[in-house]
Order: sequence, then C-alpha cells, then structure tokens
Amino acid sequence: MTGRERASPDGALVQRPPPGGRWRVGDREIPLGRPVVMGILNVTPDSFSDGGEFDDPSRAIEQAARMLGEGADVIDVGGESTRPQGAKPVSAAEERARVVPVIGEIARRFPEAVISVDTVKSETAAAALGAGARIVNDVSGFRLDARMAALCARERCGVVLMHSRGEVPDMATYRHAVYDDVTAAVVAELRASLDGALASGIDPAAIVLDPGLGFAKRPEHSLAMIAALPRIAALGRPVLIGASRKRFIGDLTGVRDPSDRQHGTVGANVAALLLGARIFRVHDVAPSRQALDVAWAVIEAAR
Ligand code: HH2
Repeated sequence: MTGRERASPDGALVQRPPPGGRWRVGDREIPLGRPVVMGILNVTPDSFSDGGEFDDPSRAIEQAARMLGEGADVIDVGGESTRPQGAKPVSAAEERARVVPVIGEIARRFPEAVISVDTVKSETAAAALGAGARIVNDVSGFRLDARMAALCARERCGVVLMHSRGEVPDMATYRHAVYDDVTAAVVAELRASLDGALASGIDPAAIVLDPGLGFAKRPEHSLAMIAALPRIAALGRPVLIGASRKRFIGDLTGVRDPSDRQHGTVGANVAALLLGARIFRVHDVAPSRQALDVAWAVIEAAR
C-alpha cells in the first residue's frame, strides 16, 4: 500500500490525493482537497446528448451561469463533437467562431470562473487562451496536432491529456477498441502522452490525465477503466473522469435517452472518486456536486 492509500475498517482501499495537491492552470491554482467539478458547455449543433441546446451564445452564457451557480469549478467549452455516430470534423475557423465569443463573454461576466477549451486544434486553443481560457482539454492527448504541446508549454495553461485512438470522426466509435489488455494499453498510451508533454516543457503541476471513457472503448472497457483508476493515478498526476451520460451507462441501465442518465452518472462518479479520480466532467452539475461533496465528507470522516 502506498502513502496515498488507506484501508477503511473493512479493508477496502480509498485513494487519497497527496496533501495540498493543486492543479496549476495559468495564473491560478485549483485546490484538489475536494472533488473538482467541470461543467460541460457544448456550443455545437451535434453533440451526442446536448447538441443544439447551447449553440446560441446567449443560451450558452445562461448555461455557464447556471453551472457556476450549481458549484462548477471549471466550465469546459467545446465547439466540435466527437459523437459516436457521424461526428463531423469542423475547421479551426468554424470551431473558433463557436467557442471564442462564448469564452470571452464568460470571462468578462464571471472573472473568477476557470474556463477550459475542449479542442484538439492548436489554432483554436491559442484563440481560446487569448479570450480567457486557462485550460486546454485535448481529447487526443496531443496526438493530433504537433503544435499543441509547444503552445501549452509557452502559455503555461492547465492541460487535460485524454486517452483516445483514431481521429475526431471515429475516436468515440469501437473501430480502434481492440485490446489484449485494455488497462495495460491505456496506461502505456497515457504514459506516452504524459512523457511527450513533459519533454515539451509543460510543468507537471499543470497536467491532468483522463482514461477517456467511451473513446475507443466498448462499455466493458469503460468499466475496466474506472476499476483501473488506481493504476492510472499511479502515473503521478490527478485524474479526470468523463462518465457523464455516456453509452456504458445506457448499456448498464437500459436508459436510452442520454439526458436521463444523470443518476447513473452520479453512481459512476462516486465510484470513480473512491478509486482515485479527483476531477469530474459533467453535463448536470448539481447532482454530481452534491453527491461528490457528501461522498468526500464520508471519506474524510473515515480517515
Ligand atoms: N468526453 C467528451 C468530450 N470531451 N473530454 C475529456 N477530458 N474527457 C471526456 O470523457 C470527454 C471529453 C464527449 O462528451 P460530450 O462533450 O458530451 O459529447 P460530444 O463530443 O458529442 O460533444
């Protein structure tokens, strides 16, 4: 057992972050002494569960305000869907036109808010950082744009390196979901992303890792990733989990409409918290905020 783990009275392991852990995001630090909630704001016409809901800028700002009011620590703004069926790649210009005005307006109205941009394109990331974003959430883990790592090093922004395989249109399909040992493969591929980022000069304190639930992963692979969180956390960086409304939850529960999967999302998040995740990317902020805060209080009381 490492110093970060502790056996509860019945012998189960609870993963604990290093004391005083912080995520450095530009000129700010996000304390990891309690679960961090990242609210999803997809300004896209075609995202798998909220496509078309917030592609109008004024509705996007309203949704950001609602999520901040519900306790989101970070707002993650995305302008390109990776939906499993028919994700349409968008040009950097189109993506920028979607995300930059919304990021600029959130930054202006809510100067305390930490904003992240969900993009695989360095041009979009640069414009978003210029408009007030402090985190780049790259679902390709720096695989798809050779300039992304240098940009993030120069800008000293926070970075989410997510595991995936393939390109935007097929990364959330099962096309590349071929593994002998999914945990060993994802840990090795995440380690390669992390090593690349560090070699580019990115501060380790700025980096968060994400196993990429549903990305080149069948439902059983996504479950295996949650179960493997202690091994992913052992790479030495805080772990983000994106379970929200995903297919594996529909598969487990039979709930077809993604927007009805918030209870399953909460269950996945609490299990992930117990296994070492610290940052939770969600569409429905209030239920996860409440559940994670209570679960965290119980973990603290059990120490
Ligand atoms: N999942 C999605 C998008 N971005 N980023 C991280 N770090 N982790 C994730 O699991 C993740 C992510 C897909 O979900 P969503 O944004 O709701 O859908 P879409 O890609 O259709 O916009």
